[in-house]
Amino acid sequence: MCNTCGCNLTPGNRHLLQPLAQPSKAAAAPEKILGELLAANRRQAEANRARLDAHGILTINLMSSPGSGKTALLEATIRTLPAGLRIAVIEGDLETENDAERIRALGVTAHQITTGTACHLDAHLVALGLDQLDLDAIDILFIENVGNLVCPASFDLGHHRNVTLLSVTEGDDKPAKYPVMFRAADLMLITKSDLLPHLPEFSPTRAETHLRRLARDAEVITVSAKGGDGIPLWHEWLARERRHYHDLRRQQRSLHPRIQPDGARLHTSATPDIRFVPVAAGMAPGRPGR
Ligand SMILES: Nc1nc2c(ncn2[C@@H]2O[C@H](COP(=O)(O)OP(=O)(O)O)[C@@H](O)[C@H]2O)c(=O)[nH]1
Ligand SMILES: [Mg+2]
Repeated sequence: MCNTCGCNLTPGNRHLLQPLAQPSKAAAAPEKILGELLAANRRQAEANRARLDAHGILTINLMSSPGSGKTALLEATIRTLPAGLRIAVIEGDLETENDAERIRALGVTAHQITTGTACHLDAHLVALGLDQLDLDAIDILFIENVGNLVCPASFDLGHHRNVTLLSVTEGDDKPAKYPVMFRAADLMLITKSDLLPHLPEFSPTRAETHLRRLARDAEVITVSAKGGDGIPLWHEWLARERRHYHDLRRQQRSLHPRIQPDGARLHTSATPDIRFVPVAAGMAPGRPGR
């Protein structure tokens, strides 16, 4: 998929293609070039993490499909921020400054990255974002990734934890359908819980069961950015992760998020692993055969 859509190329890593465009390398297979871009991303991510660690900034990558409530969660987080906790936000979207403006309206520093056509952030883009922030004045940095349930999970940004949002309007089977994303989750937030009374077909238990098959030890919290339910539990999770992070920092160690190699394979494979499920007569599509 992504080796044809070109989403590996972002304004942040385009310069890396120049050495590859030399005559000897120009004929390199696309998957080799994309593999080198991913390796360069990993190196930049480690540099970002070292920079964040030098300032003791716990960095959280928020991932989900578009519209599942990432920015609304950040707004609710800011409105209920414990006294003295300093946060900043890097926003990722294809176009517009809208989300950064929503965050700034609440008095928090936000830097907007627009990726143009790319469906995920990468470590080079985030490095440019870090240049714009006062790293001495941040305790937690949130990175709101581009809305997409596949690609963002494959790119280490130099962050420490992945939080994956699943809104109740999306259906409780999304973890099963998009394993690349949900396998990377350190925490799954079931969002928009205020809408649950209108969506009896969504079962938080079923969503968690699907998640458990992929990420056994990921925590699950149900929240509503609108109603405020679950937001205190979210703050408790953040405080716990921050304590854990600082314990590790005292031992000169850091936290690493789960990065999904299957996504990287999708980005580099010339023949993506596409499986067709035969539909037998009288059988519902997608149901396993007997
Ligand atoms: N009812 C309800 N709507 C929400 C909630 N969180 C977000 N929304 C709405 O969902 C839409 C998308 O939210 P947004 O935060 O922009 O999603 P993002 O694209 O993931 O950042 C907006 O219309 C929000 O008002 C929630 O907790 N409850
Ligand atoms: Mg948003």
